[in-house]
Amino acid sequence: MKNNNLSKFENDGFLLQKNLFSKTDILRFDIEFDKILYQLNNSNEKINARWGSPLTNDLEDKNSCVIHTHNVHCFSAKMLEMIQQKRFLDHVESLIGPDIMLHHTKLFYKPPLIGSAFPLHQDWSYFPSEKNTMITAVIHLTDTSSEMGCIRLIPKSHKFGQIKKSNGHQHIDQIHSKYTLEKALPITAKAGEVLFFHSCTIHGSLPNQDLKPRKTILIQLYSGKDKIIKNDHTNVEIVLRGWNYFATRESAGKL
Ligand SMILES: O=C(O)CCC(=O)C(=O)O
Repeated sequence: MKNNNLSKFENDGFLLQKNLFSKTDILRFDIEFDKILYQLNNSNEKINARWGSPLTNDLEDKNSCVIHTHNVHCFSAKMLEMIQQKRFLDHVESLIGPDIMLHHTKLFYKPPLIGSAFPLHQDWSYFPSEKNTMITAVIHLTDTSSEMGCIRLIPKSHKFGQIKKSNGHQHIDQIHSKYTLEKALPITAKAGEVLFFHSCTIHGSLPNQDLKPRKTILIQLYSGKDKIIKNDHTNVEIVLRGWNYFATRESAGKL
């Protein structure tokens, strides 16, 4: 029999979960987040990952900004602990089964007043897999309101499956003629809450127009029984629980 989490997730294409992390955990992760941000700000690298999509031109300032890095565990051991926490992984297991692969993590800092928008899109084309088991977990490190540019999504839109050219860089009738960011469901969250959504769930976010920053960590996870279709997106291939059925000497050696 399917567990309740899975039934709801399969029906709606998303789930907002409380109580996976303690308040103390979230405070510790927030400190690590700020340390990473400080290091990025002092790196002289290009750290503004604003998409600047034609689909959000009218919604955001040309100088909008979202600070980003992949793979927070490459900066901080506490961030690696975060992804390995039992309660978190138990929940992931209820959605994708006992073999849990980490594809990558992302840090997003949407600064006050100028935080960028993300156009409505599906994620699957950035890291396609044969069985399409990829999910995103968004760990909110700040309370996140609508004004702060929370994630917005279209419930049940994962049922459309993989829509071609749905990566958010161009107008697609099936998405942008039917739905708008403004009317999509805003997922407001308290610090510590985790939003899970399917890689075919249509989602995006409006700019941060609040005086407070929005801080999130995104975690991409897939089943160890699924095979990633080769592309050049970072994939750390860490087995967080269970087994990776597609690991080979070559795949393990190239990491
Ligand atoms: O953080 C956001 O507001 C959206 C991020 C997103 O859609 C993505 O990384 O695919």
